[in-house]
Amino acid sequence: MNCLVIIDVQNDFCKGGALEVKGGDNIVPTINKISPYFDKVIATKDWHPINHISFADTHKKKVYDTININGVTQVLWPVHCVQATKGADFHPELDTRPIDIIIHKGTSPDIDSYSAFFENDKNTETGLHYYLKGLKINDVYFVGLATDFCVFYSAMDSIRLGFNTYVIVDATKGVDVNGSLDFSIKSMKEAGIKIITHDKIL
Ligand code: VGL
Ligand code: ZN
Repeated sequence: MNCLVIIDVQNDFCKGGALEVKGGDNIVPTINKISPYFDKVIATKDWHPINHISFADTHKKKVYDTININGVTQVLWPVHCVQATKGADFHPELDTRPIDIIIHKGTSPDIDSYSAFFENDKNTETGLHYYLKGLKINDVYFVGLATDFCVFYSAMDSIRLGFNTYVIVDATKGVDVNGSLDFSIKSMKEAGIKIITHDKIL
């Protein structure tokens, strides 16, 4: 069994959004093209309370400053993907028909969650691991936003948990804060994650 995990294809990460990933919208038609070919489709939503710890406003600091939270470096982001707001909705052109389950992450005020599996303490589970295990899924393919944050952390957890892990790189887009995009691709390859393009699926 295989699955596609669509990471955070939400308005706030797309054109005109609070945390716009340049060209983020362009991946939507590619995702729509491939999503019917998987046994299961999971989508994640970044889903933050308004006072979330990852927001610069929460700390009265500047956007993209970093702070240390319990030994973990936290980038401070603009207010984004606030629960049940338009910014947190899926991009309007994302075909949601093939989606089996939606995982909300980053829902506690005091911890961020880049990965679809674990919050940033690398310990608190979202439940995705057990969903995949329960369905005997071995092959996990990632697409979405952003390549160097939520896709990266999700794929790294996926391979660590023992899944054959693929990133369909032309169906992702990065934010690239201080070289984070190159770093993420290099790290994923070193970890044994297969970086492929969407034509391998069709
Ligand atoms: C993300 C920054 C903050 C992502 C989420 O989806 O990659 N990036 N929250
Ligand atoms: Zn976020």
